[in-house]
Amino acid sequence: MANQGRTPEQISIEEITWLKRLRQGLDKTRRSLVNQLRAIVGQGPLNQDAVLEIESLLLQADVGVEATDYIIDALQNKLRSETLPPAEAIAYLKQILRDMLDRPGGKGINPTFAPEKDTLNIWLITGVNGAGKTTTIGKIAHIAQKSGYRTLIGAADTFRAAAVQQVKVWGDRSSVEVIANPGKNTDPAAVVFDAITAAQSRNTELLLVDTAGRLQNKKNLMDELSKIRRIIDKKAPNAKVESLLVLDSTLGQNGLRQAEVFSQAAQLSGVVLTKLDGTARGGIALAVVQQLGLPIRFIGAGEGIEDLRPFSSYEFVEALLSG
Ligand SMILES: Nc1nc2c(ncn2[C@@H]2O[C@H](COP(=O)(O)OP(=O)(O)OP(=O)(O)O)[C@@H](O)[C@H]2O)c(=O)[nH]1
Ligand SMILES: [Mg+2]
Repeated sequence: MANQGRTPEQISIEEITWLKRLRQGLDKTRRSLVNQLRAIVGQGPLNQDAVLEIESLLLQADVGVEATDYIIDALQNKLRSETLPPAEAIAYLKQILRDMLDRPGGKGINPTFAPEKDTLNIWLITGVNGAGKTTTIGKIAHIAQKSGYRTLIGAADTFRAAAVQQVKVWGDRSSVEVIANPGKNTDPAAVVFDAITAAQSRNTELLLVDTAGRLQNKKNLMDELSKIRRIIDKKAPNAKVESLLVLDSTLGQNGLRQAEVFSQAAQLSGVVLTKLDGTARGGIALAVVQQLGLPIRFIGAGEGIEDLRPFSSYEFVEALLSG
């Protein structure tokens, strides 16, 4: 959804900058994976030692047990019947990873994740505190605005005093209006109600809803998210709703455990992986799709407004495995 209003030259410079940044971001993961993998898979049929080595490399990159088993099985099947030169073996491995990333839970996904034009799309952004929700909203708002979508932000994190101010700063940066309620102890569901009312009267195409990452306790947080979700479904029954979990990739497997709880409360439809810049845990993307059965929709690799992109399995796997 990012191509309107820019010249081809601007677009290609941005693409190159992004790919460079993504590669740099995954540098640590790649360095620990690629050379060793290259050496192992290039030796022909995988013996038990090689399998154990690959297993440990993948687990170190936080690929997770399930996804690792799947990858090892696929590699073994292939390499049992033929000996591949290293480059071809790596190419085959890339293919396995791309297929996994493109078919989370075997469901198949929409590869160009874009809001539908001339329709109200509501994206509910959830996740634990500090995961990068508000930053992600600012970045998505920027992409959406550049792409010509009529966009609004609903500031439904009313728990922290500074949260509304923070999301307003992002709204200013991306020239997107923020619907907020300045009163103290405002009910976040009421803010969502107001934001949907505003969106409906202005023919908004994308409403981004910021939520709290921490409340008095986990049950309160989940109750609040469930309530927000109910308000959305009731007040905007025809809207296209996406419920995105923002996951901090530096937390690795620990982050995944949070996901199940959110999944129940917010009926998740996808994941945004943040902080892929400078983590050795880039393999978490594979664990997300394999363990949660959810597609990755966006990835963030930096704190700046341009540092977020719709997820592309091709870009990701190239950045992860090209030497
Ligand atoms: N390096 C890096 N930092 C990021 C990225 N995304 C977010 N951050 C940083 O992570 C910190 C937390 O981001 P927020 O957007 O405030 O997180 P949040 O989920 O809204 O947090 P709460 O509102 O407290 O629940 C900020 O310092 C961001 O700049 C990313 O992709 N890379
Ligand atoms: Mg926030």
